[in-house]
Amino acid sequence: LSVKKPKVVFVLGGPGSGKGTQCANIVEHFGYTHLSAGDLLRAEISSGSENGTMIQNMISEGVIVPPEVTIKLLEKAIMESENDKFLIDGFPRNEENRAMFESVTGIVPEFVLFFDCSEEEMERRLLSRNQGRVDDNIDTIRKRFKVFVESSLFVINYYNSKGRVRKIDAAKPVAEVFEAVKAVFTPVDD
Ligand code: UP5
Ligand code: MG
Repeated sequence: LSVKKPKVVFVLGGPGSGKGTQCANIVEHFGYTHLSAGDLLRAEISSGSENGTMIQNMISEGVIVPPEVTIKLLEKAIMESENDKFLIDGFPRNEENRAMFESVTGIVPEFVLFFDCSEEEMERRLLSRNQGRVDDNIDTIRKRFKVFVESSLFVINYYNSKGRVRKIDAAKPVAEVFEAVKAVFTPVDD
């Protein structure tokens, strides 16, 4: 990654806040490549990698996988892509993730898109998603909320103190959320 200097936007927000949904819209309109850390980890489980069982157990408990595992997957995806601009969705999830990604890759995000949504609404969405995710059950959802509040919000506050957070009201319908997202991307994406 030392030669390739990609442009990165971190897309953060609680479980079910709509990160994946809005990233798909951003890809279509603004030509980014979408890298969901959760999707990369789930692909690692399906591929039968040696870390698969560990990742599976951690996702089922809603806890954060060791950063070297996630960072390796993100680096590989960036290197293998022809694109030079990426949405990194659902990462970094804690201060250790953030610091290690920055030191290993040398990449600092252009900005952080933060999808702000109430737990009530996120819980409703996750319970009706029905895509067979092992972590979409009420027990794990509660654990995911707890990890988000106790660890992931720190990262958002960190970037906010640097003036890099673009906060979006994510409780609205998908199309309205995307209108707000567009307004964030349009000026920086000349
Ligand atoms: N939906 C979306 N937007 C809506 C809207 N505006 N109005 C009404 N409905 C809306 O959306 C969720 C559901 O809501 C969908 O059915 C959608 O149609 C609907 P989605 O876009 O999927 O939300 P998203 O924020 O992407 O939710 P997701 O469940 O993916 O978020 P998480 O952050 O919980 O999941 P992630 O895949 O990132 O991580 C899963 C686990 O992997 C973590 O808990 C952790 O164990 C592990 N992980 C790590 O350890 N490290 C990492 O770096 C990343 C993940
Ligand atoms: Mg997602």
